[in-house]
Amino acid sequence: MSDLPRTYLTTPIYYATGEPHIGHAYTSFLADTLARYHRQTGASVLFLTGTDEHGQKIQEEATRRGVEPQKLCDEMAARFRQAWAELDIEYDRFIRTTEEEHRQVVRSFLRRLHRRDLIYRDTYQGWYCVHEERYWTEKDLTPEGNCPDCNRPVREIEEQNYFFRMSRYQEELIRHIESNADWIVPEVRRNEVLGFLQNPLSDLSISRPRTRLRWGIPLPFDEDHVTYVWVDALINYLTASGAIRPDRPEGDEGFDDVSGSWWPADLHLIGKDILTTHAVYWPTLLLGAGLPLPRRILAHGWWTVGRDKMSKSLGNVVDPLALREQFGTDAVRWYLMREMPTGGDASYTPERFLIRYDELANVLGNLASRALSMIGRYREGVLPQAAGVGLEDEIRETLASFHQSMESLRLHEALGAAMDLARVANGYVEATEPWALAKNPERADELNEVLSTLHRTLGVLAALLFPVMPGKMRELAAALGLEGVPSLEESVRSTPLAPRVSAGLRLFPKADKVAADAGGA
Ligand code: ME8
Repeated sequence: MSDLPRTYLTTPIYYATGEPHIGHAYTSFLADTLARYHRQTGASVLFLTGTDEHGQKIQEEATRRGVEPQKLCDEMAARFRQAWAELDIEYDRFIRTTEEEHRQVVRSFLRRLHRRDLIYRDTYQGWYCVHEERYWTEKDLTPEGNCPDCNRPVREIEEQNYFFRMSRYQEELIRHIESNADWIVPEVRRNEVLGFLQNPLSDLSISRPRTRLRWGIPLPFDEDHVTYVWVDALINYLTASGAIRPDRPEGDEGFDDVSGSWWPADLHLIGKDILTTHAVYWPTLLLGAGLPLPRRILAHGWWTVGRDKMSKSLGNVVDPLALREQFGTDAVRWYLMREMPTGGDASYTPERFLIRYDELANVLGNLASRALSMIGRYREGVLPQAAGVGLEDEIRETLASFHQSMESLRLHEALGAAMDLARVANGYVEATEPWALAKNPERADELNEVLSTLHRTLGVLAALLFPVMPGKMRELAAALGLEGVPSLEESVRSTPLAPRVSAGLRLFPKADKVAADAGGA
């Protein structure tokens, strides 16, 4: 692999049982925004997403609908792809766990653990929640005897399973977390995992007898059992990295040298519901296989409605596509990225959506339309030559804090910093009063400098906000007369010679106008 900077980002692979909703969209927007940001800085990026297609949950949903599991998965994978296309989520690879390549990687991985004597057979006795696809012990259950995560009834199970010696890696995992302060972001989630690891770690059941569950990947060393869906699902990150080559002879499948592949992942983006699987099961499985650990895990919070988690089963899911019809995809992306502090929860309310939308209309949209119409009115649409350095310090400071916030995964802050620059630029218009300068021919140079500064600032804003609002920032760059959205570096460095701008750009119509149009439609 080349020496160019590179970034491998992943989202969870979503269960192919339900429709994509705003929660899934949120994680995917985060990944897409980061992927676009890294591409913009010149890195080569692998942005992976996909669908989780095995396990009891899928089998039961398929039975309920009276279709074959594969047909259900084909349909749902297509639905997720379509949603991501409509929401401008530009992934590089969409993985499905029913793909042959993945099935073979899972089998290679388990063969490796088996060869290393890390798998044994025993009786499992405990409780299982199909919705979460999780085992629980008696003491984990709620006082009513339900799943502690989703409060649904659990099933008692006693059967022969294969187990992975997860307990063996407890100390090594604790040491890893303790010596890598930002391996799990945010800190509250890191502490949660360290707290969980204060209790003895049990071994992990990694299989189901086929007599009970048909829909899964057979174990390579016992075809009467299928792989536990979480083990199967986590390995997707490795499959897509290209590190493991199951077609090679045993011992040469790539476990001992991942240097030619994308592994290890730079960032696993997940919701806090699946922290234990990603920060305990996954790293211990990797340690068992002798593979490097992912570099970072970001566990974000919930989108809630009032106090309740937004979820399909609660029936309170807001359809992002519906908001999109009225306000456009980019406004939805902006709201979700700007509103939720990375790691915390955020409550969806129409009022908060409108507050964030007004920011787009009244601050950014207003700045763009004023600047472009003044260049139109006072300079016949051609940007005059001038240094355009009126907001030099502000631009430099914004860029520094933008980069810092993006690198520390505080996207809401990065976007806030960009919007603050637009606010400052609006203040600059008020302070310099270009309409007064325009009345006085002797002050033509001053006016040129103001118009050029505004043009330049808008170029920087287009670059900064492109990762979150790609469609609108393309429109803005075109209206500025630029050839495409500039990279961050280009936007700061230079203004093209005398670009012809288009006045009359309405990036974000006022919310009352949007509502009136929707009402009249
Ligand atoms: O757990 N707020 O899939 P899943 C924010 N297949 N994010 C939310 C959310 C909400 N209200 N609801 C869902 C699975 N999410 C497994 C993953 S990975 C190897 C296997 C997002 O379809 C969030 O990212 O239940 C959460 O972790 C994920 O959807 C769960 O998706």
